[in-house]
Amino acid sequence: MTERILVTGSSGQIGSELVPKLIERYGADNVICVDLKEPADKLCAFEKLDVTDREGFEKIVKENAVSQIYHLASILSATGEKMPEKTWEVNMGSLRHVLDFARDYNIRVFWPSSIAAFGPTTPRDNTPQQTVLEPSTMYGVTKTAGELLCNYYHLKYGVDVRSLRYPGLISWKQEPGGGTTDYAVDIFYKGLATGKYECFVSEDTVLPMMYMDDAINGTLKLMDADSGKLTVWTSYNMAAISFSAKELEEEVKKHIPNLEVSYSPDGRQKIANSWPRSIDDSVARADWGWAHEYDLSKMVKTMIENLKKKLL
Ligand code: NAD
Ligand code: AKB
Repeated sequence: MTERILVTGSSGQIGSELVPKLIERYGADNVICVDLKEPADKLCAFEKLDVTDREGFEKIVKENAVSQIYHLASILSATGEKMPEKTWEVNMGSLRHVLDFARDYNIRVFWPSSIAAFGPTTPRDNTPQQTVLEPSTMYGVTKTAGELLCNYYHLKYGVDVRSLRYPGLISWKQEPGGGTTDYAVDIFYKGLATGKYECFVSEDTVLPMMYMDDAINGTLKLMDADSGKLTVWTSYNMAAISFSAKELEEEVKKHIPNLEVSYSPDGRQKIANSWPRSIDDSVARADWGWAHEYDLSKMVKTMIENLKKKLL
């Protein structure tokens, strides 16, 4: 059967890197993109859609005989705290639509959760797969509730919905869209453009992070996995590297020696403090062979090389 792939939130940080990989696998004619925002590069069919518009969304799913949905459209943590009601409406409302379509039209779904599903009462080091989930942001609430809803649709209706708790993702093609981990990308843009960076979390802030190529490879590997091997239908812990903002500064300075970094924590510090420092992803590694490639130095070198070409 020819797979027909729908990507929501396709113009965002992850979508802009996932879409070319899906096109490589399935062909441009079999990938359909939807977002509120036009894509930077139009590589396949694109339709403007608000994913809270159930009727418009269902029409696209039916007309295109979609067999897989990568549901990336979302409002992220920092923006979410500025508009919590809208964040619930977009993140939960659209997930509910996607899960209903998956049940009614037999569609396989990928939906990303996040380290934001954890909260201040979660063990912060080597956070286990199964642990306390009491997030303190609306974004986190939608991730925890979303995980439970995915699991429910799997148990009740047999929906094949797969999910990963992504850490902060670092990439150069598209700037991140309003998250707390954005400082780990901003430092490269501002550092190369101005030689200075004012970081919005303190230098000792440690969060789990991952280079985008690892995240995309992991996502596709999970979607390819034999469903009989999967033991988690909420969302899999997924980890690569954890470092402090200061350690990132020092690594970036190996490439931009005159870089000046100052630290001026804002409201996003509180969000960062409520998230784990490192993640135990042994279940993902055992169940479907997850493995990362990029450590801190390889990630920084790759970011600098690509951003120099893009910006300078
Ligand atoms: P992003 O903000 O870069 O992209 C999200 C896209 O969704 C944007 O292009 C936006 O226009 C679109 N969108 C927002 N509201 C919409 C609506 N109502 N209708 C249609 N489109 C809408 O985010 P991203 O980093 O690409 O994240 C994608 C997914 O991955 C999200 O679920 C996010 O929670 C998750 N995630 C991302 C990270 C990360 O570090 N990037 C980490 C953990 C989880
Ligand atoms: C954010 O900071 O909101 C995202 C995430 C970790 O979910 N990057």
